[in-house]
Amino acid sequence: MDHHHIFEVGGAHLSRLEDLRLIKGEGCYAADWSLPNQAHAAFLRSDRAHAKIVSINTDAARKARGVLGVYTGEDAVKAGYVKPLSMLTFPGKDGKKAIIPERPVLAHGKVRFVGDLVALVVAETALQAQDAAELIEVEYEDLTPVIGVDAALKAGAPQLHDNIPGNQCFEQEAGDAAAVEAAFKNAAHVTRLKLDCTRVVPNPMEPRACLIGYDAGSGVYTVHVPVQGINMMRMQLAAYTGLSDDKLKIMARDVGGGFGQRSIAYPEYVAAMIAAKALNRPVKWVSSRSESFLSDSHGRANYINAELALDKDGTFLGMKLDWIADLGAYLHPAGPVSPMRNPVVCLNGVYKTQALFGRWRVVLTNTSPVSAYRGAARPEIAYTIERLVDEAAAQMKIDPAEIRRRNFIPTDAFPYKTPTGSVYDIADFPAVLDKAMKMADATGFAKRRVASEKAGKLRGFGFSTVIENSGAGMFPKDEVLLEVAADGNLTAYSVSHSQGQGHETTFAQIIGDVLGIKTERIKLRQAINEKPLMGNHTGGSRTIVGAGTVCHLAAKKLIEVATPLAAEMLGVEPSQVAYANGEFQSKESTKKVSLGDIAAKKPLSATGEGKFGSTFPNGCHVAEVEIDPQTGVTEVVSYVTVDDCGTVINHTIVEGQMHGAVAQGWGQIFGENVVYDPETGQLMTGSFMDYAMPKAGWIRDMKIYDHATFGTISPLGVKGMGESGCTASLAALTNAVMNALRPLGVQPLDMPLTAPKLWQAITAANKGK
Ligand code: MCN
Repeated sequence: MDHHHIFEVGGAHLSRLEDLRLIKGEGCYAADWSLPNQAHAAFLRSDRAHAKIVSINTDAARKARGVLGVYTGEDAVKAGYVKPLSMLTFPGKDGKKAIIPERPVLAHGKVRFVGDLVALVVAETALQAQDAAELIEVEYEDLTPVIGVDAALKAGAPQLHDNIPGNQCFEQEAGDAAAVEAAFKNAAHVTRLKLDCTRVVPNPMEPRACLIGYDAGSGVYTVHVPVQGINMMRMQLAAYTGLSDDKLKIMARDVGGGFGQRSIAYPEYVAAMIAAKALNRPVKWVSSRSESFLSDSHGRANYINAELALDKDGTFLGMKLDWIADLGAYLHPAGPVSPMRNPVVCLNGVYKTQALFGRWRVVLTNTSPVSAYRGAARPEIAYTIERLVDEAAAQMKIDPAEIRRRNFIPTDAFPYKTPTGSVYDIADFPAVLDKAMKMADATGFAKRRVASEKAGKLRGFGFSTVIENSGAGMFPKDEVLLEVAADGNLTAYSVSHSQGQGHETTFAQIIGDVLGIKTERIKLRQAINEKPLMGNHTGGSRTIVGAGTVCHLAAKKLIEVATPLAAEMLGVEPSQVAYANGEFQSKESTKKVSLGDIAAKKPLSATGEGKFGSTFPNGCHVAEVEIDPQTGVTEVVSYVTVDDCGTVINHTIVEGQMHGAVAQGWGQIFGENVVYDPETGQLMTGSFMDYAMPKAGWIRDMKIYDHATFGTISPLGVKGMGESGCTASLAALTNAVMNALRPLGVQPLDMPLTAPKLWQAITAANKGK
């Protein structure tokens, strides 16, 4: 990675402190927890997409060997566990609020997607529970399933929920409709695209699991689940159950991937709470991968009609969107908030376009509920804008880098207030683009294209210039507690929770940098109920800006708190004491007092706190592809990233984050795609055999650079970046493919750009000649 312009904190390429423990198999994931006398759960799931439940006969299951209890929708309704938390509370068009569908934690009256929960069986062993679940007889009355947003919105479409007419539960508008109308009237050129940001399955490595303990004396539940932060999980469980926070103890240590999917309090967890209380025994459930495909939240599923108006020189005059989000059968707590909020925040992208308008609708279908997935609609809006810009450039025969330069927000315009009210604090888009073009050797492309042509291949060069908002978080502040032990070692406690982002390392670097203490002596502990702290969960690329900055503040505060104590021990005034590398010293003597010495005498700790707004990481990703016209197979021969995430705390981690996120974008563009059968609503892509995850061999030789501006939101100058690779890669890869195919006359294609799709397009184009 290029270190130019970088403000170093800690070790630039420090290896991750957590990795040795994790690769030695010493991690503790949700399924690794056990409680004495635990029983095991299995769920009976709906095998159809849309049906009335006429009757459920659980007699045989109850009598089966080892079975302790069987629970159905009746139990869920009796417990009152029917209303999940919804964060879609803001008003939409004409001040109308969203209609939030009820979701009993076990389906009651109706099933609404394949995988919907019908019954919970608890037995002495997991296999006994599974066997017994198969003995449950359900009589259904089938209803026509609603698959896809067009089917959902069609007049007379079957209705999923009685109280949600037309299957649309929310509509909003943003921007200035009149300004956009005027812009389109004056346009010399309009580019129109229909864009499907397809539905994907996030697929973290760790399958979902829960272990619920219940203490009848205190009424406290211990909930062991994979989390992105315990406060968020507790808040949702409290809302679903009506229990107070002190009755919910959320336990988690290592989390094997989250991607947004692990921030949700799923109905399985709440149903297991019913059983744990009824049986007065801990109840454990570990999901199979097949269940994950069916029932863990899906991602993206946004369908957009987009139009860009330009003047004759390629200046963007206005953009108009019609955006439909398919949220599945029910609403996850934050699910609809992502597509309603994030696209509006960065509606102008990196451009100075003034006239912007969009209409957004939240639609329900008989499919698995959708929620945030790495980027949470930031990739979708970036994809929309960058596909429009690239197609417009091609249609108007303007160089795609040049059209962007003409429209960039100029570097001296920051802080920049966007037409939808965001404030981009600082960025340098032209410099990022220039560096990316240089690193990707844009000027040498023409030659490389000729060489590919000679070898019978189609070569394409494409890129995107994007910006996104890191999440500010809904909790009033972030707190980190720092405690010093008598041996001088430090423990930091946080609410944020790494699922693989390497916080144990970066937090230790930030704290170590202030205190002059080696990172190995600083341990991060997450999800510790005994240290109640305020703070946001890890998501929305907010952790470095929130909890990370607070680590810095906590370390500074620790010196402040310890200084008078050190002075007392040194027998001097606090003003006489200087701190360096874990020790205090008075100017007058050589005597030293360490943080550990102080902690040996009395407890020494400090809590850092702060509230931080969104940062605006941005970047340019450049993809170069070679497509074999005989097979339609695309090879990405080069992938270059230049990003501005402010101060880089740890280059190794930032590079790893970029790799992972780009791989996810890559997966979505070239293979990953959830397909439901439109007639039956069956999930056709329910396993790794038919759902194409990106594989290591696909992605070679990614070159990662940065061009940092010092962010103004955090005193560290950092901007979040955990999602940037998803945001930039979707459009960069598609633009590269279209750049290769456009000369043949191929019209705009959309994800997934599978080999058969490309082969057909190439073949049809060649036939037409
Ligand atoms: N970092 C840094 N310097 C910066 C910015 C970030 O060194 N200027 C480091 C941070 O200290 C942190 C990592 O990079 O170790 C990512 O930081 P940040 O951008 O703050 O993102 P979060 O830690 O909040 O992570 C959330 C983000 C999201 S939203 C998803 S989804 C996601 C992701 O990160 N899911 C992941 N990365 C993932 N990585 C793994 N392995 N697994 C997931 O589930």
